[in-house]
Amino acid sequence: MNIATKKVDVAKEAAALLDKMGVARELYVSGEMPSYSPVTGEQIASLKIVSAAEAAARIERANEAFRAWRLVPAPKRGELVRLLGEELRTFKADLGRLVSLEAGKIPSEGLGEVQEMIDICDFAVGLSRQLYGLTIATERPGHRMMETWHPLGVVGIISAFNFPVAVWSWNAALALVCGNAVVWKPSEKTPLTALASQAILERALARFGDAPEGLSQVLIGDRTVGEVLVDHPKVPLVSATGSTRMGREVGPRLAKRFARAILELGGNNAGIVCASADLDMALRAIAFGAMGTAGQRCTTLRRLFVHESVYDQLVPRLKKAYTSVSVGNPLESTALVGPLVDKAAFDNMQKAIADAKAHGGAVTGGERVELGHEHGYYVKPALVEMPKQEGPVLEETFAPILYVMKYSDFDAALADHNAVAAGLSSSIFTRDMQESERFLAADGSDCGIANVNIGTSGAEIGGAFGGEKETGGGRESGSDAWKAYMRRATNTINYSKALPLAQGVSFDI
Ligand code: UN1
Repeated sequence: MNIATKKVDVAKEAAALLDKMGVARELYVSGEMPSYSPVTGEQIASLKIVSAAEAAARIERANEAFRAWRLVPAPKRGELVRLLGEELRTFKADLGRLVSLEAGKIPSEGLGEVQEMIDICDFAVGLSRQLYGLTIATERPGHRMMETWHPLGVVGIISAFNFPVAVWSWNAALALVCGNAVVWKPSEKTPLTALASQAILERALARFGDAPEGLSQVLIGDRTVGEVLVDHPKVPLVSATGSTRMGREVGPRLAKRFARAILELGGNNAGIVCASADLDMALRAIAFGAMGTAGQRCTTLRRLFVHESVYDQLVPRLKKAYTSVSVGNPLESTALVGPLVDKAAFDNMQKAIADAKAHGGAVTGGERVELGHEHGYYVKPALVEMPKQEGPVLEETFAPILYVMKYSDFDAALADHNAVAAGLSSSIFTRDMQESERFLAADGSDCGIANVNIGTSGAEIGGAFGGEKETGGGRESGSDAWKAYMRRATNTINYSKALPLAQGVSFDI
């Protein structure tokens, strides 16, 4: 079902939104780097890129800003992030729409992404009055031991096209209240939403008044500027979201100079539908998790293990949902599935489907949906029934393909669930407490996110977000993820008149 209603001039509308949010035209009208909208495939802007030398200079400026910002009391730093949250509320509709234009998300997901930004700002404001360390029992009389959390430095942020603004905000909101400066290298596929987010932050900075100049910077460019950020000695932490391949390059480079990394890389997320599952609930969760955002979330559901006793009830209903789901232009219709980001994504999807067929997979969907845009890549989400977990099932293909497998033994399904390289998100559908607790136990799901009766995607900002194994091990967003953005000092204070040494050592001179 393709529901076309009105025609949208994508480039014109993007320019109008950027004007409204305060992005200078010279940044995107006649530069060297083309940017395209996945909605129609047409070019919508030409961005001015930053040279390697300019990138390094901006990092130096950010470092100067950090040196002043770290001395501003944390609750006052929180005030800046509170203002950012206010500005995001004001521009929610505009930025959400720009996300749809530039990343191809359906309207509710574009708006949802901005809501995620607002939520993390609220979270960070509260955090700005906490950032607490411990007071720890010391073995020495007349002593006190405590820990203090200090600002860290310039935080580098590398983000991906699929969450072009929320991921920046998870990092930036925390980094700023923690007393850091931020330098952001957005995806080359989504530079406009980055410029818009920076313009919105600049509004907050103007209202705040006396924040140091250069506290937040955006580096528009290709991997050259990303490399400057990763290798710069004045960037003690880089938070990078993207493919495992990218992480394999970034991780060792950071390790080489002992910088910290928060890596949020690939996922090959799975769900287990047990015999006792509420199938109506599972169906909805699976549909959103696997087809939502056209399968282009890190947390997208990619593998499904269904108990043999419910397989024939659930899978035909799922197939029906796959056949009837609306695919269409997210700017002009109420379709639930928008475009893939580009031709490469489409080609990768077709390759994975062909490979799955070669491994005995039975495919529903997966074909291109023609909407009259030669360079816009719309597809029917694909459901692939697989005889077993092998071939493309073991890889993350960043497209809406759900591999479905039948299981009879819970332990074997759990072992298969964990038998992939990535470890981001996971879920189980069951009303059996023994199964759900087992899934969450030490020998259960090996992922950073493990859910019960809820899909793999759509995590709230309040929890720590990230995963294990080839997902990279980093944690962003809620819980105590803020600690990665600060340096910890252990302080021992002697208020006695003696100098007892630890471990009873005597050293009398
Ligand atoms: C991502 O896909 O990179 O859990 C982030 C979710 C979102 C974040 C996804 N809150 O789907």
